[in-house]
Amino acid sequence: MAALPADFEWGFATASYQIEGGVDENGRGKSIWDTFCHASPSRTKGADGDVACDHYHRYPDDFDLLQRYGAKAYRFSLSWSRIVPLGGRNDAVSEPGIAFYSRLIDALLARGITPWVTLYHWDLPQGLHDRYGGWLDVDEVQRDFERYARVCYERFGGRVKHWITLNEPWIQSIFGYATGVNAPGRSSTNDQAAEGDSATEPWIAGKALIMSHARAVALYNNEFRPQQRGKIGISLNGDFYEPWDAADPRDHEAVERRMQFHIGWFANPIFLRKDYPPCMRQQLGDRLPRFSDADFAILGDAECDFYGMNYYTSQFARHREEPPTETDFVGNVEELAENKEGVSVGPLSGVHWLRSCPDMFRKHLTRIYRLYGKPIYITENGCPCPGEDKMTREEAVEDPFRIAYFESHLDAICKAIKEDGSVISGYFAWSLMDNLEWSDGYGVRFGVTFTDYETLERTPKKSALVFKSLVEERQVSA
Ligand code: PSG
Repeated sequence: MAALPADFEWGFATASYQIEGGVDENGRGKSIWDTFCHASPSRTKGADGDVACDHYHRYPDDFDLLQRYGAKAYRFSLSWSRIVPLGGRNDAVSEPGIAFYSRLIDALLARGITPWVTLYHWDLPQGLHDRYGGWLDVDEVQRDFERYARVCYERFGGRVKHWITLNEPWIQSIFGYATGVNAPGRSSTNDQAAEGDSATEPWIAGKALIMSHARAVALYNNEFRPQQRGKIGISLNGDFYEPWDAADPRDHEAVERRMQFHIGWFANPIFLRKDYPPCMRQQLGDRLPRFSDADFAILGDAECDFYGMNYYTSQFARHREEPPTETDFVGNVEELAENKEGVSVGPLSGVHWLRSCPDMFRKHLTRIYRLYGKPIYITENGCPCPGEDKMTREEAVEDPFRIAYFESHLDAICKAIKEDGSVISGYFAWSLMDNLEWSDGYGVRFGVTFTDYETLERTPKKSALVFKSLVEERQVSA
């Protein structure tokens, strides 16, 4: 079904710490991910981002690949601590850091590729964590993020017309401050984590992220949009859920609760300028911070242009009888990949949490479009192939599972557009190349390009070479 608009934006995505390496180049400050990897290597399977894919030095070759794949756009993130090494609003801006990203942007534009820039993909300057606890100081960090955003708009906004403030604030808050599996690794429920209070900290970090986003968007709208005329949004992650027992109304409520705890947490204040979803307030009470009138005034100035959706998988949700504990962050719901008839949500990929569920993706797109009313850009979607972690390069480049995943998910987008009337304007496959998969290390390969971590040589997988035709086959003629 041809339904993608003629001007459908598409390409591939990455994030700074996952690919750049060059951690000590040109005065870059440390980020919480440098500290996390080096302080407890067992928590990242011994991996760190010191070299990663060495994109810091190899970006021209990587952009040649992008051009060869026919990409119209490329989504990448800036490392805050390359631009402001200590992070704060009174700290110095690093000119070599600015110059690096400036060259990178020019290299994309020279190849006819549109840059989509994420300001924050989890690599908070360590300086801010040390100074006041980073995302745990709502008032301080939002002001520091606003100044960092200002520097980026001033220095890059003449050339960059597509901004994403934050990547997946849910993962930053929950993995960083509840389960502690991501930097800064704070948790009271994880034995390997040094400290933290999982009952309160994720909710505080969440508010800090919401207000940082809002300040950055309000700043863009009030001071930069009139001249720069770009677009700005945020990338939210979240699985889609179906009721475990379709006949049980409590499972339908569990579905809604689960998605509100994941997406509504951020989307209610950001897209609806409302308080957190009522089910969160009910369960969390005063552990969930309040928005003041001054906060709502900033949120009111922070209208976005689009909803950035990071989508990978779907699940079943079942109501759980036992009351939620203080450290429950999923809304008193049991999550399952199979329902009681043994029906699974879809075939398993190369990582335990990701199954291919394109029909549920379509429902997800349409639910999000109806709830929040903004054009959707899929800012991440992709998978590792089953067994890919153990494959040779020659085996990995065949990637039939990945090609089928992309095809079926593009078809789901077409149905959501044509049959449901949803507005979906672009798609970024995760990821341009195999890279540091955070706490999973380098074993889990999401790339359309194979990375040999011994030689750092890149080899296109088949999915990279056919992706352009997958999109074009589904495009309506101009
Ligand atoms: C999303 C969901 C899970 C783990 C990680 C992500 N999960 O359900 O366990 S993060 C997201 C991220 C990017 C990652 C990519 C693949 O923005 O940096 O590499 O997905 O996990």
